[in-house]
Amino acid sequence: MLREGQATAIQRADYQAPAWWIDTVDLTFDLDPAKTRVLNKMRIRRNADVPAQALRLDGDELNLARVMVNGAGTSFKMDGSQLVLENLPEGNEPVELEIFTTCTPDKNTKLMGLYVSEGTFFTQCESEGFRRITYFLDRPDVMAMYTVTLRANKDAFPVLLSNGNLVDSGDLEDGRHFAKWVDPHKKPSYLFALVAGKLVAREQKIKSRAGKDHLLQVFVRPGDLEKTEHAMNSLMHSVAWDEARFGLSLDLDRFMIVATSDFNMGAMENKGLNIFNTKYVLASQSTATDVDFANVESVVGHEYFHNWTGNRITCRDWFQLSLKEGLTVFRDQEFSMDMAGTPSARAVKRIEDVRVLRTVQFPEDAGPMAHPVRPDSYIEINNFYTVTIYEKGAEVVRMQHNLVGREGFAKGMKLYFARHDGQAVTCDDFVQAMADANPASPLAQHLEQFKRWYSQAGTPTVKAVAQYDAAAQTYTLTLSQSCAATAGQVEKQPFVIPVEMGLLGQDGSALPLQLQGDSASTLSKTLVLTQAEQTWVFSNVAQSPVPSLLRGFSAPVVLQYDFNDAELLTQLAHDSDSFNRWEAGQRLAVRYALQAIQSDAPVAANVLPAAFVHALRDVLRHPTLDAAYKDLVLALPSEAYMAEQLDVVDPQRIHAVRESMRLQLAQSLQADWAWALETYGDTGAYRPDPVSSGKRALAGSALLMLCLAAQVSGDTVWHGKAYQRFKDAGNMTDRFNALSALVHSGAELAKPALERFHTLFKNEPLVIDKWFALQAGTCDRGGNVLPAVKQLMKHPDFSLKNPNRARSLIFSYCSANPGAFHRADAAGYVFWSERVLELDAINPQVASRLARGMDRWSKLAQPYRTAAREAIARVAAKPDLSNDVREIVTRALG
Ligand code: 0A1
Ligand code: ZN
Repeated sequence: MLREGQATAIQRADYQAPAWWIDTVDLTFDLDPAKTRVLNKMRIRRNADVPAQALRLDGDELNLARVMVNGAGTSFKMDGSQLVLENLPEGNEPVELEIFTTCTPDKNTKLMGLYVSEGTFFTQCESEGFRRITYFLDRPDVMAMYTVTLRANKDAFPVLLSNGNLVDSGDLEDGRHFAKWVDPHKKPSYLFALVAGKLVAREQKIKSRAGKDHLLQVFVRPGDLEKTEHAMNSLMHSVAWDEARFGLSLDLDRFMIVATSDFNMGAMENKGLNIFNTKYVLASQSTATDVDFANVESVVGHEYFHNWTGNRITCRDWFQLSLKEGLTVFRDQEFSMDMAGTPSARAVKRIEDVRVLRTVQFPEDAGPMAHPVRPDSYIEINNFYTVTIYEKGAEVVRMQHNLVGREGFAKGMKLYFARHDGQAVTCDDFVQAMADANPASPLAQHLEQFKRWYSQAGTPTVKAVAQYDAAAQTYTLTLSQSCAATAGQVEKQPFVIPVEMGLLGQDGSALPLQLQGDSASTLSKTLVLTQAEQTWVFSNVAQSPVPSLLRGFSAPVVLQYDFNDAELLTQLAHDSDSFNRWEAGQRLAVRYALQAIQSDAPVAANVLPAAFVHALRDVLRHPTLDAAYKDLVLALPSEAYMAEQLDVVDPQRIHAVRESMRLQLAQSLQADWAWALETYGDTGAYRPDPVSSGKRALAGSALLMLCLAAQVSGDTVWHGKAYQRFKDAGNMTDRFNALSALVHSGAELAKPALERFHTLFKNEPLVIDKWFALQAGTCDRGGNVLPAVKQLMKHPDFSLKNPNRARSLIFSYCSANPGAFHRADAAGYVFWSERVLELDAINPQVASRLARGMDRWSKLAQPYRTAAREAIARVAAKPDLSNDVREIVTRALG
């Protein structure tokens, strides 16, 4: 099929209410991997609010066998992939429509619609996968009641699941059986799901605060059951948390999670039947790291929280995607923080979230795929499941939370549900409820202006200039804002930017803040910047202070202030705001890195001044700071983050400078790293809590630093110790950290360790993913990574068809290892273009994610820039590209 030229952009402004409603859907599936038959009986009626129109149903790769209207045959026509019924009865009476189709799940490599993974049927319908199952009004504002009957061979598919409650089941002829499910809630088609196969479940009965009984189930393949305890605990915590924090209870008798190893994304919130990538369900101490455990908790939370924010109230159209995603990410972030407990652990989570935002979303917002949190147009909606919609969307919700306060936010949520439960609504409806519930708040005061966060793309810059008047004891702070042009948006209007701030004395102590005209003082304050430039004057400031601005990263902006090194060192040693304390260290590291990157001299061995190294030592040796926090402060900014600070990017120069900085820290803090490993290196019986996870993380960093230093000195004692730790480890975190230290430092022992690791875990796909990713992500030594990756593609365990495996090898190399990928001979780019094309024929969604890896090509220095452009052009030249990949490469070439 020639797909070229079919791509037309969908515009938000073109939204029209549907001409028909679908009130009920009764689906009967005869499940067969080679040919599944689907009978779809719908009760539909005209939408009286819009002029009478034909019924146009969406379909995709379906075989149509029969259409009946009110029990009789009918005429119909096809318009592209749509089924059009023009002669439906007039008037507003309900119409019974029956459609009989077949599809081929075992040929479905896109993993959208109904597909087979390891002999089990799964569905993925968001955003437009339901039309690959049957003809339908496949749009989120059409909400229907579903009844689903599944029929299949009982031996091959003993477990038959769909949304809602099981109302009937039993045996049929010829070794077949059936199950009938009724979902008590109406829902859009993207939340439909079915699962059929050989699965087993961990079960848990719970009683809600309201006293209702519920059954929680986590379904996995036999053999994986012992890896589901953490997911089940996370689910129970999620249920309790949503009741306690927002008064939102589980609205179903039964809530199911099912894991599959073939999944395009992380997980999916289908009503009552969440389907998960195994990566976010399965966790045991011997196969999963602390990070994996934390991810399981947050993704289980995320999908569960969608039950209210997404499912009970859904999106009117896909331009409103952030309505559910931004809000639900905000909720899962808060959940993880509340679960972490201590203020320090909360700060660690906040820093991790901001790191993702700044290293992935800020570049997106400055590149060819820049789009507002509520986009205005798209060609392929699957390309808009982005960090802007998710993470920036969550920051926009977080700003609302901060502008109305915690209690005010809870009130806003209550009003949002009171107004819109059961509806498909817009981002505007959400902010309106927040503002209306908090009429005296700065959000309500600046509501229309605040909404620009939804409509304007790009990361604003806030520039701060300050002046201290010793005689008058006043401190004058001027904040100005600007936002660079993005595709299709040249002029930007000022945003509403909450800037939380404090002032430190020269000794680092907190100074009281008293705005001129205020009678009382506080230690921290939120300034609300609404104009292009605004000035605040503080009185009774006894000494020239160090400003601590944008505390807790109170807005998703770039903050510019001309700090001197001494001021940043003061913050690094003393700031009571943990975020800014960490940020001061990052600012210093970036400052020194950029100086070295931009100089013409060969990369020096001492990029970092002694004072900074000493300050880092003080943090590392600090008597009371948590290990997890220390680990974040001691971690250098990533190459990607450094690249974002530059107009012209030489990836090899950045890599060389960062490696030099890392080696400097390894060597000059050698004794301290040894102390850290000694102090934090044994956490006893395994528990994935934040405190012991933090210790393992810091010990892992220490071991890596010791191995790096050892590689240079030629003394391989630490390599031996790392190998020993690798062999003896009682959990995957320590084991994998030790293996990584060997691999990243280029130790001779890396090879036998990798072999041993593979042998130990050859039957654990998620661990084998780590094994591939580690080798593809390791430090390049003389261009050896690309040949290794090509060799690994031939490994019997490798498959491009499995998204997790493709990501572990191909993405780890192309998108996460800049020092190895950006080669002067362009071989990395050639490899990238070949894999994008190869993947596109299998799974366009995964291919287009890989295609995004070249978004920032136009910033590259020569010869990379020309070579990268050529590689993208080679992909774009392919005539039958998917819409997914075509949209990405077209935008990239601009
Ligand atoms: N709504 C899911 C994300 C998701 C989106 C698309 C998918 O298939 C193409 C799958 C999952 C979430 O936010 O978790
Ligand atoms: Zn989501």
